[in-house]
Amino acid sequence: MPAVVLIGAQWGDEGKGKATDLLAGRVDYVVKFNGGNNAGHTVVIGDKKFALHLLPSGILSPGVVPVIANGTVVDLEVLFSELEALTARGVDVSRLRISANAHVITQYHRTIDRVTERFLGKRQIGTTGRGIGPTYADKINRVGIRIQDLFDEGILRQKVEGALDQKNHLLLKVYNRRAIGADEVVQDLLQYVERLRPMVADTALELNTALDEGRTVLFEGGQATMLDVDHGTYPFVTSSNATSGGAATGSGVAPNRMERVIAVAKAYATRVGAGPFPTELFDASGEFLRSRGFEFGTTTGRPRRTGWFDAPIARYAQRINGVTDFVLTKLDVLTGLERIPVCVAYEIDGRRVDEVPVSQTDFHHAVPVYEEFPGWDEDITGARSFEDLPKAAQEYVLALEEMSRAPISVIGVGPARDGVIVRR
Ligand code: 2SA
Ligand code: GDP
Ligand code: MG
Repeated sequence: MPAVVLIGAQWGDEGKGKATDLLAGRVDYVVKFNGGNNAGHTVVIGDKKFALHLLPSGILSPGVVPVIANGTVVDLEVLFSELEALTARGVDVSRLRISANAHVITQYHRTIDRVTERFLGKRQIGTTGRGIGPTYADKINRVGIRIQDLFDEGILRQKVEGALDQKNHLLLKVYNRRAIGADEVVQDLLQYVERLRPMVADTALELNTALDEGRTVLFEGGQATMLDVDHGTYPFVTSSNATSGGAATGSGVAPNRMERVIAVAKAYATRVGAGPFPTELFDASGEFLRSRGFEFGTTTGRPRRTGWFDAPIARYAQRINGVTDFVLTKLDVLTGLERIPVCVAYEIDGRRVDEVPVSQTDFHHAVPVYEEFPGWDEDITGARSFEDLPKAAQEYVLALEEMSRAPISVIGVGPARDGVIVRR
């Protein structure tokens, strides 16, 4: 498998970190192509638990080259503190490569993210407050700071001054905040230059050369399909392309080199932050999923919203990403439920709608049409083959597979590294 893309099929936190870790033994490179330290990937190895935010999960596998590609946004303070924390735990981080074209999150991006959210009041997105949106806005607006700018102090100063002209106006006049000085930003960024230098590369060239030489590359998506800036529940989305197309633009590896697209989906659904979520539960079942699935943000600790599996969303993810395989995670969390509802379609203004509607107004009004499946009581965390699962769990998986329109190749039955059933 030369180039493989792995993305989230729902609203994130599907267990992409664990799925990447599972594949990492078979790949040479793991590439982060979108987002920044808004991500939160938890990987459990033996009795050690790692929570990664900015670094690709592949950094935990010896021999894998982790790459932070051009489509990402990088907070340098977070980068070095994550690297130091991993080094202290015995992880070799020396192979990390960072694209010269990745954008840099600065102090003013973090400030603007937080004050904008406060200003929005009831309309807030519920961002992670890490400066992600404002940094991508500057990229598109052509006033961003890139990693390569740090190596030319004159250019860096010019760019920071240019960016701050607009920002300070906004901070002073609209948000009633103090202006930010170019000097403090430049000095702050320059302190990382010498440590950064050996990691910075033309990562697009390196990845294409590696593929030419027959090596394998795994692209690890941050966030997920329904949080994609184009295909998600806009404006309640993150500011990058979290779908498989983002792997190409976000890395400089062409789409025709990607051979498989693996989508990770939970056996139920969760969401953090604001925005529509048709199958959301506000009752004891929702609390059951939250506590049994330990559904709290890896980055911010926020309790996640919980709900039933939404099949139209799985089909939508299959279509938008060109999914060839699904990894279905957290099946074990459903153990003990008498019946398990699955959303098979929506009712919108009295009409049955089988697919995710293009109109956000419709999606906000969508009422799930449920089909119920019998639950099971047996502990499934020790299951290692499909046949080890109780009949009801097998039938649940087969039903989701049919509704999602791609094979469920791997099933997660526990947080541990070996808590999986590999079907093909
Ligand atoms: P942002 O900060 O601009 O990307 O926020 C915009 C929306 O994207 C959502 N978002 C996420 N949703 C799920 N998981 C994410 N990562 C962390 C995790 C989140 C955490 O793994 O748990 O710790 O809270 C993530 N990152 C961004 C966000 O909730 C907004 O709805
Ligand atoms: P990511 O953002 O997609 O990488 O996912 P997160 O790491 O934010 O959240 C997924 C959580 O589920 C993590 O705490 C994982 O350890 C855990 N997890 C992953 N797969 C399974 C599984 O099959 N069963 C259970 N119980 N937990 C899992
Ligand atoms: Mg996460």
